[in-house]
Amino acid sequence: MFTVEINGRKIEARNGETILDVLNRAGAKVPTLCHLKGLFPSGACRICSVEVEGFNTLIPSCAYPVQDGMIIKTNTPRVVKARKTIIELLLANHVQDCLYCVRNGDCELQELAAVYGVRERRYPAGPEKRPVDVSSPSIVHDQNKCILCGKCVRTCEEIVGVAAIDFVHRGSKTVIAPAFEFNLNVSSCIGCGQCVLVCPTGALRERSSLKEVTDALQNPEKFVVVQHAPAVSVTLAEEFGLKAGSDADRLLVNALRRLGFDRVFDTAFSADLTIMEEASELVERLQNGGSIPMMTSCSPGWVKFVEQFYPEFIPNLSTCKSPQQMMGAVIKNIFAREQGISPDKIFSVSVMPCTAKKFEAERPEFSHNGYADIDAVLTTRELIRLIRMYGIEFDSLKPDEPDLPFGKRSTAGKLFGGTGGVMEAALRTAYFLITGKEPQKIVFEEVRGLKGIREARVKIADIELGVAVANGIQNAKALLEQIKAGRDDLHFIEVMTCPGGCVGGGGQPFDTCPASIRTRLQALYQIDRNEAVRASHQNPLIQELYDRYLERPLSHRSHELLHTKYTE
Ligand code: HC1
Repeated sequence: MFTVEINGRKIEARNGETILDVLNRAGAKVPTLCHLKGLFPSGACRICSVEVEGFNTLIPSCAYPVQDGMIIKTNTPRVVKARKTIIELLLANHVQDCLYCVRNGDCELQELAAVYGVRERRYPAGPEKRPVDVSSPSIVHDQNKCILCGKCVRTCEEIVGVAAIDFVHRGSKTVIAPAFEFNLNVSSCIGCGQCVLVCPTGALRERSSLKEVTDALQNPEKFVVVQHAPAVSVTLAEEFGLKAGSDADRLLVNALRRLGFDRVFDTAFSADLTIMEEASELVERLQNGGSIPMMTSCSPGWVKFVEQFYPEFIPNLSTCKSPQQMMGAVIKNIFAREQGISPDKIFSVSVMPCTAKKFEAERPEFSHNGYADIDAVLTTRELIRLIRMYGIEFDSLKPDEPDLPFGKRSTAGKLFGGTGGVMEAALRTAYFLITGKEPQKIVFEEVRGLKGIREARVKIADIELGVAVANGIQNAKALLEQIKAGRDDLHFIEVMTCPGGCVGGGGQPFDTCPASIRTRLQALYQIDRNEAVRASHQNPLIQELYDRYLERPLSHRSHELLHTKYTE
């Protein structure tokens, strides 16, 4: 420990800290555009620069180690002028369409320009406009709005582990792009949208489906059905001034009705259905042979990652469609028939915390009799915009019940929204399928939490299962490499693409703070503690669906509607 001086105040600091770490602890806020806590500091934007006595130049606080006795000043006229100039230069290189930008009012560059009093264009307009890449089903990439902070590059490489984009060219010609400056749709991008979450401007954003959805809602010919993912209801409270971490499930149902949806279903119901099929598939593979370890396949970024980088593991992926796609399939094929509605009149929308779900919905594997399971996917952010656009005061809504027959879930289905949740749900039901008895042990602490890889050995009758949960693709990669090197004690692996699982998905609000992810995860655990139906096979509506239509898990009809096949 040693002491430094910040704006005349003595503050303790430690070896290994950056100046920015100490400033943050001391409450001496400086702006940052390129900084990502925990990742390698790049010092790219220089907006966090401060004056340090004895140094001739300004020092980027995010990238400079603090030293004993430093005298640091964070807002001298020189510092403020430098920051303002940086903002003016960034704006000179930035397309001037703020009023029309999806990040208008929520853009870090715009906010800094306001804070530093940038009121006129000081430098002439920058380079020619570049084409916007709209090739990806998930993400729009607009280089005209890019400020080259590099947060997307570092996130894609260091957090996601894909490295689909990088800096290309040098000097004033530098851009961020996939290899060979190809479009995103032919790059290794897995569509997870973690880059969108960290982009300070609108350079990376989801491909919006708001127009398709609002058109369908206004079309009297269409019967518009919506499902909402497990992670969405434990996130909305943060946005609408309710207590963070409270479950806004029933308010969400009310809001979706007010938006005009004809039916409101819960993806956690079809998560229960996924568990019935997936746990049965696991038991089937264990007892009758099949690729082991079986790996979950409900996270579409992960599926694309395996297809691209580890195709030898494609047979290990569960053949179960994700809950989003299962719900889509039962809506268009069972609900439609029950209601006497032609599937082509149904417009099926899902609200997901995930941008890759847009890609999943467009995959050709996910249609039946020529009808796509899902017609449009909205991210949580898009839903929030829609709620505001329709003038719905979310925090004063009354709770509403979801629609039947696909609106009731077990808490196991809800747990899907966080890392480890699919595993926990599957173990509860696998126990029942193997032994015919209800499991005594419901909570598997070993697979909960946010640690990168969690493992457990679970004894069910005479089977000892080795299970592992990978929190994010980097950790999954480590497991795949262990298996390639000969590890053979694992039977079932859960992988969620995004850190924390869907609660940390790329379609969530622009808040990547680990505390928020933890709060949302805790909300899921709280729901699990509070309710009585805690296993997917206990959901009476799931039992009814099998009795009336699907017969049993892995039946011919189930295979037709609820399973798929991934190929190299
Ligand atoms: Fe997810 Fe899933 S949990 S993938 O994270 O299996 O997006 O929430 O809806 O499909 O249920 C996302 C969340 C979601 C699916 C389920």
